[in-house]
Amino acid sequence: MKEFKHFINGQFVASSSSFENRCPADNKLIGTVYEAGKAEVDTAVKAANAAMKGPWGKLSLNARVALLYKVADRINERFEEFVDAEAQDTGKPKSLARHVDVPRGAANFKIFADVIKNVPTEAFRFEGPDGVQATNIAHRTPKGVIAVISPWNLPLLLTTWKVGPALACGNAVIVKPSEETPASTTLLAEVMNECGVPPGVFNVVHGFGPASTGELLTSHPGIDAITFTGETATGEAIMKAASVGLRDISLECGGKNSALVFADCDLDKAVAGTMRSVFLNCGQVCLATERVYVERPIFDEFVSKLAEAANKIKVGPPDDTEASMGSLISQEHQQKVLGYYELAVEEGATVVLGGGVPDMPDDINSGAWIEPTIWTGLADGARVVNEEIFGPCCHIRPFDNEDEVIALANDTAYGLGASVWTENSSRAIRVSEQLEVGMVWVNCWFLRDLRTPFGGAKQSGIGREGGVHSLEFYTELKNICIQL
Ligand code: NAD
Ligand code: 6OD
Repeated sequence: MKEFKHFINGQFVASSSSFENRCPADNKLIGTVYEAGKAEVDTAVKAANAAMKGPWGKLSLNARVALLYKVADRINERFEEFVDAEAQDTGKPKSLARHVDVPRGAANFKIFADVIKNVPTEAFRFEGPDGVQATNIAHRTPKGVIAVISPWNLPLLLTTWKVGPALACGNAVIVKPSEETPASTTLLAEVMNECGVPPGVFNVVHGFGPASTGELLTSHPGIDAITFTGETATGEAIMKAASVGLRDISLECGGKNSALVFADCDLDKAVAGTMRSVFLNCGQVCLATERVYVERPIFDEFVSKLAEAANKIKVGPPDDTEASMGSLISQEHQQKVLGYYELAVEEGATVVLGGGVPDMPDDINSGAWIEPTIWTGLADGARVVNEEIFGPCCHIRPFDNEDEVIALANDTAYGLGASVWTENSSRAIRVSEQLEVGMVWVNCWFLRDLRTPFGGAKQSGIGREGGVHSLEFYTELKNICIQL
């Protein structure tokens, strides 16, 4: 039985309260997770602040960059351990963890080490009307102690996406992983120690959100900024906590993302891409497509091709090498998604595929399994078309022209991502420019260049991270004006 302890000031420590960690693919107990209370959070915050004043705060940029490269290399050396940790905690296929989660976990350290080395700051030469002259030089300093609050869907990927740039910029971090997925962040703590990251620079406190570790951490006055990924409602709570003491926030929140499929698309590419965008990670990706709009002349063909492809998805446990879809994260989430499956029928949907729980072998039958599901025929105002479900499902609706589909895609409180499928590049740009989202993928989806801005419009978030945008958040930019 495993024990997931906090990692504070370079030491693994337990606390008085704990909870179970179960694998959602078979509901078997993985181990015990300790819940950090006020004392542990306080110690972690003190350790992180002390680290900022110690050798870490004085480490040269080159030394910091070398250390982050070492961390990335060590993740790759312990690659299969991270794969196992991620797959057990989430129920996702190991093949997925090998292709997406763990490689990105390592890349997030290297890329941001490179960014910090290569991004210049601005300088202005000033000449006043009275002949006074000055040179202005911008200078970046770390922001301080950053709280990183992570979700469960891509635990290592999304935690390191914040920790990588935060450390590259010279900050100290306290990570609060999701209560559902403590394993990969705990393993990352071991890696930090193995690589010689100084005590207090990287800390982990486990626990829940409201009235628990998450709230204690985000409301702690010793935290200088909070970076959060998760639900919009949680983002609102964190924003309130951050307002005390005017701490900076970066919020990456929910989505109800659309795919716009035009009749002039390459249909096979659009079907294959939509298969990924709807069903990858059992639909538990913030960028996942839940609303598909297809131009009427190809509507029937698109629906039948997507259903045919989705019908071939093999659902299975992490070790099943033929399975392309795992379980949902928990039985609680399974009930939520099933609730939407029932609601879709009540709201008048035609169920093209799925809509229930698959029959699984006895030994894993208590896992959080769910069928890939496709609906048509819902009204635009239906809750299923408007609320984030976070499961392997989508509604497909026909449209007749560009203006109509842009209005449909934008008719949502969210604004995270969209994908546009067309072989007409003028249309691709024209449509993309009008979509009220942070990211548009044309003839692809979730193709990530980590130098590009990532984040959401409307209720999908505040701020952008990625490349230089991460530096904007994780550093304080100071102007030094030198009169000549
Ligand atoms: P969640 O908001 O329930 O939890 C995320 C984290 O916040 C967890 O660690 C949780 O313990 C913590 N938390 C909850 N309440 C808190 C509080 N009051 N104070 C401090 N911490 C608190 O989200 P989830 O269910 O883990 O993840 C799924 C959601 O995340 C979906 O809505 C999805 O769209 C979103 N998400 C967004 C992105 C993005 O980049 N925009 C990426 C991944 C997931
Ligand atoms: O690729 C990324 O950097 C990123 N933040 C992905 C988010 C996926 C959401 O589930």
